Amino acid sequence: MTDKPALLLLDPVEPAFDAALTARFDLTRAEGDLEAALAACGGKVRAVVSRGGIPVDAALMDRLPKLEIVAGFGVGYDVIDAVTAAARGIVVTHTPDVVDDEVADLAVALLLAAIRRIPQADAFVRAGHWAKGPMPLSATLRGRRVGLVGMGRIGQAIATRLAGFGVEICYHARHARPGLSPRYFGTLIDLATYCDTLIVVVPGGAETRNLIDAAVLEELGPEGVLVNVARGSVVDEAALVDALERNVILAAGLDVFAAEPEVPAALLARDDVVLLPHIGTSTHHTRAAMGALVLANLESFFERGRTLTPVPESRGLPSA
Ligand code: 8YV
Repeated sequence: MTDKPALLLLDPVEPAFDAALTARFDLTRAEGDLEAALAACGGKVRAVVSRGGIPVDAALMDRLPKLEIVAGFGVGYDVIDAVTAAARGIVVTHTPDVVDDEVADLAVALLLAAIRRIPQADAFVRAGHWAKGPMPLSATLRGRRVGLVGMGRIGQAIATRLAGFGVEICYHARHARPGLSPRYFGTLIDLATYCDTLIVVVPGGAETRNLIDAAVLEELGPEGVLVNVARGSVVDEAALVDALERNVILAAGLDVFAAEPEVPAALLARDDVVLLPHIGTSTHHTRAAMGALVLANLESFFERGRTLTPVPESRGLPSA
């Protein structure tokens, strides 16, 4: 017997974080066999740690009658049904703040990589083409109007970085944020009409599904560049492929996809896209910080009955 709280770890995590959880909890890893894990521990689990691979929905919660807390390893929690959780008195936490700079860095890197064709240039050198002549010229960041789709913490961190690049920065969000200097657009289509570059940083989920559609891409125009570091579900991938194919826009830089780790074959075949394997937070530094915050939330919950970074849907619960 153990008096450590029973915890179900839904997805594999970095070894140091796994070890930290193992030391403090009666841990069961789903490890690709959720059914077996539920059979082993479903009746006693008080905490779930999720990093997005398995939906934490009503059906899963039904099978965890003692569940008290779902700790998300990530700032986005679109796979966790936080509304249902709150209705059942289950608190949900996530890892805001600690990911902002890392994801913002990657967004800017992806923007430059897509416009200046940096991966293509690297391939050009490695293939020995340079000796036969210079690489064809690329598009530029100069003179661009960059629209941020979403202006939360990560959006603001991107805007801060872009300020040094001399581009015009604009944004669309549900509400204008007082005190911010970038120009606000009340609708996405107006932002896309004014801008030639979009960076997507809105949360995933039903509200933002296929927000970037054919009409938005059409407005972006032939010099248009789309960068997505948010969730693949926000972009209509078929419409994006079609827009690239017909030169409706120029290029795209994508860190996220609708059905990860699957990437549409039509994108893999293209030379005008930069494709990354969802690495926005994938550094030793930030993953350690995320793990520490997940752990701090769990410890604070079990020791003091309070969480540190609950999601907005959980506000109102005594532990939030
Ligand atoms: C993933 C992320 O959660 O923070 C987010 O929302 O998308 C990432 O940090 C991370 O890859 C863990 O799987």
